[in-house]
Amino acid sequence: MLEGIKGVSTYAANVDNAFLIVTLITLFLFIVTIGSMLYFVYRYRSSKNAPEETKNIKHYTPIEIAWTVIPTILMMIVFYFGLESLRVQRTMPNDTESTIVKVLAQRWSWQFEYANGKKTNELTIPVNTKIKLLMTAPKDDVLHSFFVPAFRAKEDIVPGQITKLWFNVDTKGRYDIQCAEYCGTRHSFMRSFVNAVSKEEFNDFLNPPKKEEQKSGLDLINENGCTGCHSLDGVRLVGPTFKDTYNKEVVIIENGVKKTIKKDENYLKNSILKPKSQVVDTYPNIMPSFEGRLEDKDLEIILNFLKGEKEKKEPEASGLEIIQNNGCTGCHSLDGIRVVGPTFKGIYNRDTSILRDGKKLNIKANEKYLINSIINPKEDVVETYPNIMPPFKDILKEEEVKAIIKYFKGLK
Ligand code: HEC
Ligand code: HEC
Ligand SMILES: [Cu+2]
Repeated sequence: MLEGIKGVSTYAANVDNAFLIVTLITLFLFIVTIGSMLYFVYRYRSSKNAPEETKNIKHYTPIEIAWTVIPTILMMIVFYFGLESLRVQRTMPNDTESTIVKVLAQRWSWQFEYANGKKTNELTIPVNTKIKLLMTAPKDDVLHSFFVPAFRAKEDIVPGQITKLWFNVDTKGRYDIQCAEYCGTRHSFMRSFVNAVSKEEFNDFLNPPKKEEQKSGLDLINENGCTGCHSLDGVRLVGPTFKDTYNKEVVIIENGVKKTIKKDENYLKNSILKPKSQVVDTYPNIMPSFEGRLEDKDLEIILNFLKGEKEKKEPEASGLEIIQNNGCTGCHSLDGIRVVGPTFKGIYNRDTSILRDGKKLNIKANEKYLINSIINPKEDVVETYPNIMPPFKDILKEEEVKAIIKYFKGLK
């Protein structure tokens, strides 16, 4: 809760000093004025002083000078510390010696883009590095303000212009970002975080180390020597071919007894782990057991391969990530709540009323409609909602829109 009380940027101390000095001067003036007022109220109270005893002083030069000169000096002190901390804050470091991050503020979300094009909705930065933010908002958006209390850093963001801010953070941590310029209904939700991490962690974040590639079924079959005895193309080698093997009928010899069975998953698994227990008729009983030689997950991949299943490839980024990184959740909820736009929960194939060319239509939110609602939202506007959704035509790639739709389908 008290996050942000302690300043963590290199210039936080300048700002805190300026603040402290203003506070001390204010306190001093408060004591001088209120103190003397209280003293006079007491000293010249009516019960002890007849009115005529009070002198009517018209002019007293020394005090006139004192209360002109002293406040002037105090103001100069405030000015000096204010200017000094402002100068540090507003002197931008060179591009070459700083890490540049582009910031896009839009109703009601933040997007951060790093030098290599990676985009996120929380800002991740290395510590002890000068960070320079180039900030903007879409032309048809409104004013926002980037504010990180713990850095003592705040700067307005103006649609269609680029404003700059820099800081150098010396302590790792997670710090609040809050939009500090009232920007409409969801202004108070326009928040995010800065994650200040070590330089190594930042590099890993920018270029995530590749996970060890999962071997494909074919690789595993080759590596384990299966193809020395089994063909993939239907030819009979030492053992039966793997081609279309799944769910076919086969005659086996089990405990000396011949039977016909279906090659289901259990049978295939058993044939690999305990090949001697069920031997395919007309074949020699020479297959080695792979029990203990194959990891469970590799065995599963081989079984999937034998079953003819396509290997699942992870999509580049999930629909949910794309939605979060593009600020959709600033206006759309995932849990059924009406925010600025309709909730995404249950959106796929939902009945909805839209206005198209001013005419009301009742439609089903099918794939085509949803894609169009994302890339070209002005065409069909959902009834009772404002027509403020920005078009994502040039922002999202086709695969990204597809990933979003796929995510919608699962969001029942
Ligand atoms: C030394 C040769 C050899 C190697 C190596 C070998 N197999 Fe076999 N395999 C056979 C023979 C021979 C049979 C048929 C006799 C039997 O059922 O044991 C067979 C049967 C099978 C069957 C049942 C086939 C059917 O049509 O019913 C499966 C499944 C199988 N092998 C998978 C594998 C896998 C997977 C590997 C590698 C991890 C492998 N085999 C390695 C020789 C081999
Ligand atoms: C500034 C707020 C805002 C942002 C940001 C925003 N939307 Fe919208 N969206 C709306 C509003 C308001 C509507 C309803 C009016 C309309 O159809 O244009 C809407 C409508 C939609 C619809 C049609 C909904 C329905 O029930 O038929 C879809 C789909 C949609 N948005 C997806 C997205 C996606 C995906 C993103 C992010 C890439 C996004 N929106 C970003 C405000 C926003
Ligand atoms: Cu804002």
